[in-house]
Amino acid sequence: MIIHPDVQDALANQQPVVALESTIITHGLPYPENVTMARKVEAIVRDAGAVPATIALIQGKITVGLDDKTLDTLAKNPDPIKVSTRDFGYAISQKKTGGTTVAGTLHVAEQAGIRVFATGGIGGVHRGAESTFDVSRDLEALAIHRVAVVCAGAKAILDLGKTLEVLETKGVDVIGYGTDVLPAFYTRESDFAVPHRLNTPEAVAALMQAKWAFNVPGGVVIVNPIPREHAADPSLIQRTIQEALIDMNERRITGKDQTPFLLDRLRQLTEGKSVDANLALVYHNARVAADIAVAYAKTLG
Ligand code: PSU
Ligand code: MN
Repeated sequence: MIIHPDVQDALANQQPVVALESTIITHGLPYPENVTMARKVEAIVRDAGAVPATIALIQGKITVGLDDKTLDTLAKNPDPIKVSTRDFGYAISQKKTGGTTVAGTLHVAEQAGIRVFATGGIGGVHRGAESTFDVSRDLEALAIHRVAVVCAGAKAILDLGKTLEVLETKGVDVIGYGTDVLPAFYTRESDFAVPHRLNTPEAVAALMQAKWAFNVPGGVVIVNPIPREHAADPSLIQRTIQEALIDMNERRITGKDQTPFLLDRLRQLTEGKSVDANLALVYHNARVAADIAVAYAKTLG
């Protein structure tokens, strides 16, 4: 594992650090929007007083905190792999370059000692999972790693109700950040209530502290609604998602290719509006994660 000196310093001094995933760079957005996004997210985290640690696999090396050149090379890579937990052995031994999913990043973050992580949306139970068994490893990873993940909920390309049920089974806290309902990524609301609501970074930090001090295993999901001015029209996005799902099934896209396909199809169908919304929510999550990391660092030592 190669840890950037800035990240190493911060961790050694119990200063706030925010882990960032990289599948959004390699499989979520095209170049150069992906690198612009990644740099802006890092700047937001820094401005809020935390150290960003983008996590990726670079020629087989787990890298925590990417320098500018490495980030650019990753973002341009024509054939990166999507690294979830099951891919580490292969990707490390074959010296591959790729983006880590939420599951992959959670594993690395915990190994490095990072407790707060920002992403766009987590994976979950796919629609039709009762016959395909397609449930993201993200949920399993949240069950075992002691990391708090800030996200904008799960995308409505997933089955949100089943996703919440699995999170409950796995003992993962789902905290509405200033909201009583589960946000659905592009929209601020879904039909599902969250189990608990907290409104401040300090309250979230206290929850993390309490959960882990009592040795409750696993992570915390903080769901942070997309800023109002960037939210999509709920019925329009629902129809668009339906259309994208039909295309996906017609083309028989399965497994790990489904999430990237659906994101790209939504981008086409919304003429780029889904990407603007995606960027806005990622920036917002980065800010909230940094605030939580700052508050959590104050509870240490
Ligand atoms: N959701 C998004 N954008 C993404 C992903 C999810 O809105 O880029 C990525 C994340 O890295 C997540 C992964 O961990 O997709 C989940 O993939 P799968 O469903 O194959 O587990
Ligand atoms: Mn899957």
